[in-house]
Amino acid sequence: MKTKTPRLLVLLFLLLAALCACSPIADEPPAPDTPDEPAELPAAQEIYFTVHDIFVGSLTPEGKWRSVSDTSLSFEAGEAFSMGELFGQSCYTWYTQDGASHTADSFVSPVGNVPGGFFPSLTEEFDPYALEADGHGHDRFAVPTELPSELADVTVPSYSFYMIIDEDAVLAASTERDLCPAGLAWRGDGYDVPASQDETDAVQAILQQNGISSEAFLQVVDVDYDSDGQEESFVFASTPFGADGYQAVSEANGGTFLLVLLMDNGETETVYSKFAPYTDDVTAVFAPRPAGPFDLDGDGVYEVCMTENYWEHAAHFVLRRQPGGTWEIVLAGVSGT
Ligand SMILES: [Ca+2]
Ligand SMILES: [Ca+2]
Repeated sequence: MKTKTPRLLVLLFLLLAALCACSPIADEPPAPDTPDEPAELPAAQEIYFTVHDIFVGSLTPEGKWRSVSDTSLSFEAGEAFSMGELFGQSCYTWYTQDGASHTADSFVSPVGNVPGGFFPSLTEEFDPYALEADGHGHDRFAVPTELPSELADVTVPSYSFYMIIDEDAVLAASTERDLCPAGLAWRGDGYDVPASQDETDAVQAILQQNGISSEAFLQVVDVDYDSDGQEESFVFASTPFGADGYQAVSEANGGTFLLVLLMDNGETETVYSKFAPYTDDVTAVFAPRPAGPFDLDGDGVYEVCMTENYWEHAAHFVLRRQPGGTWEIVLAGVSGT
């Protein structure tokens, strides 16, 4: 012991000397005083979006829309995304149909052999990263969750990828920027305030041009969609459902329809339209489920987010106004297949 103690002291001294050499705090000049320089802005991030709990794609910092499915709604695969991208976001902001925003600290994604689940063979691999894992793969994950590379590199399936944040969520986005004015006013069927006669007449005029003689189920939302200080209205119109729960389609009324119109001070612009002439094929069913107007890219012009329901699956998509007044689908996902 006696011979070892000095060696230990020497080692300790050398270690302290080395530490001091690495930390020249005492000799460092004070930081330059630069109060006039603007704070450095955080780097622009890619933003990921869900519509009605289904992942639809992203917007890159360069302004490129990356859709998870084919934007022609043929549901062919679109761009490839990885689990690491979606699980690694620092936050998701989600919205209710009145436009109010909320912050999510987790989401549910069914990874196992459950409806909408993906890769049942990976259920056990995901379990250690889940909160409240139920053992069946219908798991809640914190945001962000850092996955190991073998899970982070797994490709998001384009046939359906659920990110369930809240049952009232109509849209979620991985950004803290507010994408929608709160307090949106909805009118029409199912709401306290009816659609206006002008809105009903505009829909009927388009239906007549397309050989359809039918009442319309109308839902309307009022919003200043182009941020010019004047409010406009988006009108969602579709074949009404009868008391039996089926859409009221007959040879007499000519077929099934779905319309989204932008009504701006007497002018009517078609945002989206779909018509199916009557046949005895009862599978031609499509009904809108509006999510609402959201400015996803922050350019001051609101995109339209919606779901189109079919018999047993649905398309979830984002329509964006193009120069010249046409509207195109820029992001699309699918559920229920
Ligand atoms: Ca306006
Ligand atoms: Ca926009």
